[in-house]
Amino acid sequence: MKTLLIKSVVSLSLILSLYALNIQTVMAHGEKALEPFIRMRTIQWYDVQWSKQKFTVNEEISVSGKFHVAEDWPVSVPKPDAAFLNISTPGPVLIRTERFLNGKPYVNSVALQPGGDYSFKVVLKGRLPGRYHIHPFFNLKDAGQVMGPGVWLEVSGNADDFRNEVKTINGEVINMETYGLSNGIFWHVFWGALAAAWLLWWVRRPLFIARYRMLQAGLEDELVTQQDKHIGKAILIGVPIFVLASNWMTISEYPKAIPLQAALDQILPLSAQVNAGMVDVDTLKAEYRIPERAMTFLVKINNRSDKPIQVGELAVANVRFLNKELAMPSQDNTDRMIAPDGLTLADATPIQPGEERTMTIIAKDALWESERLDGLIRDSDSRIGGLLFFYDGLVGERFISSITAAVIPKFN
Ligand SMILES: [Cu+2]
Repeated sequence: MKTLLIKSVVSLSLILSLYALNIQTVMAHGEKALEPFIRMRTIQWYDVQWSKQKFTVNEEISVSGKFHVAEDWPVSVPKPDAAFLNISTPGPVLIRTERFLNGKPYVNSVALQPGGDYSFKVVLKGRLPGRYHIHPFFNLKDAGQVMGPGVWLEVSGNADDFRNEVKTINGEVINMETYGLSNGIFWHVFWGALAAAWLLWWVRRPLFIARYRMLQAGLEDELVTQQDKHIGKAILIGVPIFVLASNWMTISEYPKAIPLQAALDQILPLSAQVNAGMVDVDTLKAEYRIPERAMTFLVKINNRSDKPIQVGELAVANVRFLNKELAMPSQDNTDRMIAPDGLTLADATPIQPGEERTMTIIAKDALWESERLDGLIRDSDSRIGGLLFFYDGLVGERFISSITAAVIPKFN
């Protein structure tokens, strides 16, 4: 009796600890799993904002923001010739109703240009109540997904109240939740049944070895009976007739239809990206001191704008290192990690218009390690990439430069 009790307590605690592990993995659903050089040097997100984080079923919300496509795109990652902006959700908890890139609505994939900046907006509608961690992300063809910053969204209300109706070009209002469902089920079942029947027709007879021996004995004519041939002919003729007839019926029932689009959308980067190229940053050296968890950059900054500027922020992947002397109101309301005092400048005086200054910038925080960005030094591609934000005082303009450098690790 006693051992049974101990056993059940042990197994219960094992189950509980497994649960605890599970919760951990669910909370972090692979955001840090991608190699740091991919997270830092492909799509560089900034100013990502959600219009609302608490809303009800049927309510529309939007996520908008900007991203820079890194000039120093990793050589091992295919170029973003076909990229699809998507929203990662745990199942169909939201529906997407509209999507814009640089203010233009688009439905297909798009070719992104390294070095370009883009603004995006995605409109979503609550479908299933619950609390979910949601990210905008890019599906890059042949490369995979690059996650943007995530947030917790809380959808309240009743799932049964969800309405998803659209008006077709023929003027008919249809319910997208059930439209065409029986037709879809019919075709899946029909092809599955036909394929299974054809397979069973042959499988029910002696198979490989018996047939092989008959073949060896020169009895190959007896392997396929007259009935087999009849059935084969019936399928050969019947299936195309059935498909063509169904196609003809569909066309006559829906004469006005738009085919599924397979083209690539062409959307150029924001040409008048605010202050693009006004501040040049050349990274001369980058060193990462492992015990201190500090990245030291030696940069040459050339201020070609007409404003005195200061370094305010360094954003790498999902971490933002801020200069606390220049704490700017955040234009990002996502769960991005913030090191509020993470940025130290060797020379904090404003860089004057026309001035060229070589200076040291240190980004120091345990987030390098906890966000697994320090894995960079063990990668075959140890180049870092990020966005450096300059400000003209607390209320002035903002200038953004994309920086990149090979990182040299210092182990002590
Ligand atoms: Cu997440």
